[in-house]
Amino acid sequence: MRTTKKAETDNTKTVDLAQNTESGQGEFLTTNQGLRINDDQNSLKAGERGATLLEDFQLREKITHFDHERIPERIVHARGSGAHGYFELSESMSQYTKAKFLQTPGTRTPVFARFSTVAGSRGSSDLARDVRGFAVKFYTEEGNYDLVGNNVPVFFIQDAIKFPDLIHAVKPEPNNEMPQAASAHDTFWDFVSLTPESMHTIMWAMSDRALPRSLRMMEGFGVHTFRFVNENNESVFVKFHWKPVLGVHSVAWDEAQKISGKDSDFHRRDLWEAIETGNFPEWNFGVQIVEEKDEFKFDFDLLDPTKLIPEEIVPVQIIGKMVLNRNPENFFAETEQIAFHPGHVVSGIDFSNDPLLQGRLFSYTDTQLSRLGSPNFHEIPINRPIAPVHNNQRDGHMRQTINEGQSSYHPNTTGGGCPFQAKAAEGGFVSYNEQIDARKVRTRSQSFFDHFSQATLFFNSQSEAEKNHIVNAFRFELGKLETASIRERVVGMLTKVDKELAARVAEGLGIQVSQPEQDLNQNIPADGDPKDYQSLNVHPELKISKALSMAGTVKDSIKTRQIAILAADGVDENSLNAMKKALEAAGAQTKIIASHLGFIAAENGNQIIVDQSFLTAASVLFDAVYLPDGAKSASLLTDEPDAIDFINEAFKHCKAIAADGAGAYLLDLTAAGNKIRNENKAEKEHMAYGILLNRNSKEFINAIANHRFWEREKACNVLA
Ligand code: HDD
Repeated sequence: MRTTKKAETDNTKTVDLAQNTESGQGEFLTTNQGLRINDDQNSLKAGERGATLLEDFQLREKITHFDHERIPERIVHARGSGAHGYFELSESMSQYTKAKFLQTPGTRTPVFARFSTVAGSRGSSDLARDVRGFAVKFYTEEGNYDLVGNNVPVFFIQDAIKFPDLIHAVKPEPNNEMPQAASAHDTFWDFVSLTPESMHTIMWAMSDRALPRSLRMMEGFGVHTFRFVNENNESVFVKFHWKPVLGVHSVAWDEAQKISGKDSDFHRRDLWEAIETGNFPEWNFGVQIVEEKDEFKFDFDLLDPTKLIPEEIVPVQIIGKMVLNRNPENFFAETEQIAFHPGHVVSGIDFSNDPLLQGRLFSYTDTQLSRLGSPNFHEIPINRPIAPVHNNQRDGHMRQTINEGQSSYHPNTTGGGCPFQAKAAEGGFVSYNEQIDARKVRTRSQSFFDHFSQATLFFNSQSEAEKNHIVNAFRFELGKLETASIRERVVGMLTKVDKELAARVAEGLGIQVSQPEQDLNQNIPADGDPKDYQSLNVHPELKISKALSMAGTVKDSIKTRQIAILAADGVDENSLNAMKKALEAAGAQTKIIASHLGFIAAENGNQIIVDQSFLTAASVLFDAVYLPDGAKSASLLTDEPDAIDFINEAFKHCKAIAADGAGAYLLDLTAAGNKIRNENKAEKEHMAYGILLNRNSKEFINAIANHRFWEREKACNVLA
């Protein structure tokens, strides 16, 4: 292979060097110049009580560095968590793409994945109602490929020129910087009410998808239609999907708000701990392929990012899986400094003309320049490709590479012609030669004008409980608004999605449903575009798409689920231990929670170690509750208001609750007991609602695997 060794970035060498200077493990404390430090406790002073001397370079260096430790947070997706892992191909895609990492089944490609919320600041809560970012950097042998997607398959706007408006509207309002990490405020809904194209994504954002139980339990989507290009320069359209092996699961809105207070790092901790305990998160990777000849066969435009391709129309083909198996060593160096870009592609993957994607291609490098401070951000270890880098780019702030030699231009003879251009057959990237012959226009295609039919498809595809949650989410969000006309405009828009949805939301807000046509056109500024692209009436054949509901998701495992065991002195050790062992054997994690830390004395006198007290534990941080036998324990806990609250909350949030023997007395004092046990319902019915009395561990495990018993909301009149 033709190469110039001199111009090569030696990744390994630089990493080693970085470790030598930065790790400091087992070494003496030094200054940044490598000088050993003798005293890091006291600054240099003129006398014991004297003024600090300007001469103290050690103090100056330490404080100066500290003063500059913060970098601008991401303008969006500021709060995130990431991990290392790998992608393993199971089905060759060689028919469609020449991308090397998608050729041979069994090929493993290192990845780093970062998950994020969109609107909140770096220090905001994980459980905000929000779309989640799902970005994966594949370190392929041909260079880095970034798939920068979200956990919902569609986007709020159709053209990148609207992105700053969308984000200004959703971020805290500029006059008072409120509210943080929340869309429930006037500016966001004002924008939405004037932007009908946002309605499909709004339906997703108001659904439980916006409240994941875990980052490990959410789907990911590339959102845009991309292109695969094969060796013969033939292209197909492709949409990318990540499907979590543990299924797609969410928490309830009341729960999400409480988790934000009890543990704002809930998702970050969950991801970290799962990896630390060897429960590596896994996603299957899938593609939907559309032949070029079929580009116009759908009742929506493939280039419109507010539309998905229903899986019933084009099935998702699973072609590999991603496993995250290593936590970062250093949050800042890796998770914070990683720089994604939808324009980081490899040969065989190309762009479609989706106007949102096209605009993104500009934004990402631009933002890294101000966020990471230099055009050399690709040299930060987490951003370096494993493929060697040779080019004539030089210098700039914080340049790491020491390029040797006289030549920094092309063509040249001084460097022996190096580095050479690669032909397509040598892996050189060649853009797909799509024919474009067009006039310059500032307009939007008519084929993008259907704003509501997929919003309706989404709503119709939800289970009854999911629909109820959507209604309540709208009632909550719109209920927080201060401007009545915005509220009314949104409800008017909802009538276009589903009349019953609009009526129910209106009822909760105490307003009348107004005429949609009027609503959509009134109060729209004269220069506002939306009225010019009012909706096209499309009547898709597909009325329901099962893949859009979480109700039918995978429910076959309790791996990594958190189970609370409430106990006090006098607990029956056998009853406690037998269930604990069975749950742990099935992969769950159990915590014994009592009124104090330390030990409790079992009925037989044995000491049992307590994991958490009622002060530090919270019902919302667990997936299920077990109340073991033991008359004294149950009686002591009935006098413990926190224990009763714990069970009541688990009941309200529709979680599985099991009681053994005397544990049932405790249950009797709670809403769960009152609603179910005391109404003398048949035992079968208790089970159907996830309340288990004296049932075996297998039955409890099945109930936990069910995730939630949303039926309880209606049957027992509780609102999760
Ligand atoms: Fe974006 C970050 C996903 C539209 C401009 N975006 C960012 C991240 C994700 C997405 C997951 C965080 C990456 C990370 O973890 O570092 N963005 C999307 C998706 C979109 C989308 C799925 C639509 C389909 N984004 C979009 C548009 C623009 C941007 C239309 C601008 C024209 N996005 C950015 C950005 C960010 C970003 C300002 C902020 C931090 C960063 O890039 O690195 O450039």
